[in-house]
Amino acid sequence: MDDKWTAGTLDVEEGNPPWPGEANDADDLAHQVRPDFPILQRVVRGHPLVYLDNAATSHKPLQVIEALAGFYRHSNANIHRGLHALAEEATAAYEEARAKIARFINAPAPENLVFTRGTTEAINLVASAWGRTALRPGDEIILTEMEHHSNLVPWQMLAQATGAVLRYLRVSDDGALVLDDLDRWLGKRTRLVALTAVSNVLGTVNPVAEIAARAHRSGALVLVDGAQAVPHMPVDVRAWDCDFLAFSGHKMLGPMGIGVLYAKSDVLAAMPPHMGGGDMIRKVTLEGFTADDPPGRFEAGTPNVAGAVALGAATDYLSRVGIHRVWAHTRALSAYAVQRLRSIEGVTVYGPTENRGGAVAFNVEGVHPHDLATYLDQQGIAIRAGHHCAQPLMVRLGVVATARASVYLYNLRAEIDALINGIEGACHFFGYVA
Ligand code: 7TS
Repeated sequence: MDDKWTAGTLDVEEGNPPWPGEANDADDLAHQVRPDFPILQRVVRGHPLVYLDNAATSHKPLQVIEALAGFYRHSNANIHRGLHALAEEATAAYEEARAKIARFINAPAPENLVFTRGTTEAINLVASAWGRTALRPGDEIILTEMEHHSNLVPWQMLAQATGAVLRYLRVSDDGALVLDDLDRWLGKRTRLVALTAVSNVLGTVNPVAEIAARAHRSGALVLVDGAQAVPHMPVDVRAWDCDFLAFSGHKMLGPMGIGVLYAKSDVLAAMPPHMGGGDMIRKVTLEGFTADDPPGRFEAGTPNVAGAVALGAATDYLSRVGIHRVWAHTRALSAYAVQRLRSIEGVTVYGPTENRGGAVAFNVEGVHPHDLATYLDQQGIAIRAGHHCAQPLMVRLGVVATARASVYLYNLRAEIDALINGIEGACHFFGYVA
């Protein structure tokens, strides 16, 4: 379906071409792709939109918008049940999207992917389907202090229900995980290590493969929250050797309401269904049911078919651009933002200086982050302020909230410069600088 769309002004090969050189090319990619994103033309409060809230959600290129609308215009039908042409087309498009996304993360097969509403639903699926059957009182789950609430609360609920115990890897002052804590906590009772690949606040890139290897040596499974990683960096589930990977379509150019749970085949096959209904069964009698094989077993009811198809178009787009280029751009631009922010007196930037994802959290002395965000909004600059759904991390940082700018492939250095000017203006406006 996506064949007739090309990626705007891009002239790049299929696949992920190696990215020659890094830092100086930050704006090239953005200039190439910006024409594909109609929303970036918007004028907000009299200023050109500067969108730096990509960790919350990304914008969508025309190719994705067209794929979404195109599904409803041309192929709309329910899947896996009809015997007519549209139903066959819709089913094929849905399954083709699953296959594309599987290739994007180097999953062994499309059947390793379950479509969900997003990261949150994917993690809750594992907590219910795997957790409620696999865990015994006293079993342990290792999390980290930097998790999004989506990768905390489901495990807290599971611990309440099963008597399992939660342990936490600490975060060091420079925003890295304290890996020595793995020696402290990994043991015979550890059943799962669940961590984010990239922090949505600190931008920290965690050493997933190393942690997974150590967890596996202790016999534990590994769940990776890929919400901030899959949109930006080349993710290879086989290289990471994770048992589960959860991510959201809307943060990677896709629509809202679609996401993915990847799991290893044997792990998925051993999990009972978490929801009952149409399309997840092989046979139903008045006495009971036989569940379908994965992934159908976990996709009860009519799924977000158009969303899945459009997410497939989003992975096509990222592949055509080259996910290595996106990653180089993210790192170069976030490093630039950190460097410029640190040059302003009274600004504290949290997290590492280099090799970081797209999120840059900071505070300005004397200016509440909400006031800063509101002030910047008056200039058309969109950032986020608050706890970023990571309240335990806020406690660790000793703050109640931070401001956060987060970049993606279409952001320009000039937009970081606009942010810096805006912050300097806010310092004057709120009286911090004479
Ligand atoms: N995990 C991480 C690391 C996230 O950053 C988010 C969303 C989620 C899970 C939840 O994703 P969802 O698509 O299921 O909602 N993070 C943010 C954020 O940082 N600002 O708004 C949403």
